[in-house]
Amino acid sequence: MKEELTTIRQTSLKEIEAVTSESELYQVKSRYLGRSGTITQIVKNLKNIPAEERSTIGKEANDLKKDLTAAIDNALQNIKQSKKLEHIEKPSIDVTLPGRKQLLGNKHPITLVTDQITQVFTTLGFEIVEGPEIELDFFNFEALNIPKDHPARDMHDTFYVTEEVMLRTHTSPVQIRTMQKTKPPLKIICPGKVYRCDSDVSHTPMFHQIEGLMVDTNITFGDLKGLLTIFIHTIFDENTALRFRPSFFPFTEPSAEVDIQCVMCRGAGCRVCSGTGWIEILGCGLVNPKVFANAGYNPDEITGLAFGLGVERTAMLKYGVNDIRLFFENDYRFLSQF
Ligand code: 2NM
Repeated sequence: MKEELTTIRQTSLKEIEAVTSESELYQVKSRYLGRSGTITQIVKNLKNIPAEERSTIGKEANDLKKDLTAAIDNALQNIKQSKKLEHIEKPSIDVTLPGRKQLLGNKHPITLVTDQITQVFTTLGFEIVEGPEIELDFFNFEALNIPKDHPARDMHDTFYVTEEVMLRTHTSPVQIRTMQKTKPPLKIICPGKVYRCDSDVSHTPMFHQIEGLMVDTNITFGDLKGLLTIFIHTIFDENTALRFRPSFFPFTEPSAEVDIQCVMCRGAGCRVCSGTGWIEILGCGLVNPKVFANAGYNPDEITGLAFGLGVERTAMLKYGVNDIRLFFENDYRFLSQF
């Protein structure tokens, strides 16, 4: 028994010395000092050893237990210390790795096109004016000569708050408000959000519009054609063909819609232009004298031209986007292309 303890002492101390990790050390500890460890078992079985040997073997076993515990504690401290040193000598941050790039934001395509359009007109002396998105019936409809039975008043198109209050369906009310408080002449461009109860591949309940108004004496349809030709040639290709097609709006007389040569097929006819070679881009006309009267101007002294266009529609044609909803989904893969 005495020799056995000497052998255990030698091998266990050698094993502790050879250990390189905390987990290995705990394995050794459990092998000798654990519940069914070699030394624990020997101490447990002391009662079976002849009485004359018991006290020396017992003392020897307890000494071995003490020494092993001390050696294990010591080894643990060493392992912890060398781990610490290793960490200091070999830092976990590799400063030679390339850095993470900070993503740069960009303007939303609708903001981009709004800026481009308004810039064409501010260059020509127009002033940018904005107004409320929640409007009164008078400014949104009545003053614009939109009679009570006009389809634009239908519940399906207008978001009503009360009978007299609604979300504006166009930015023309801003122009009525401006005429009410400003003497002519006037050159204004009104960008902003408008609301219509409508939703499919080419309509969203909120979209952006830009309307222009120029008021002075002796404004002609020729002025309107010249102004809008400059505008279209600046925003699209300067060789883009355009045509003025007679139309109707309650607030202008005469009225026209402007078509541009299809940007996809250059006039040959395709799906985008329904085979016609032309695409509608804006509405315009000479301001109806009734509108001037409603806004407090004298229709006998004053003339004016006005026009309006949808920003999403213009952006779709300019950039070849086939679904209006892409502008509102906030998908970075789409938005970062502009
Ligand atoms: C359009 C088409 C034609 C328009 C008219 C006015 C106002 F206030 F002066 F009467 N503002 N905008 C107008 C004219 C808008 O959008 C398709």
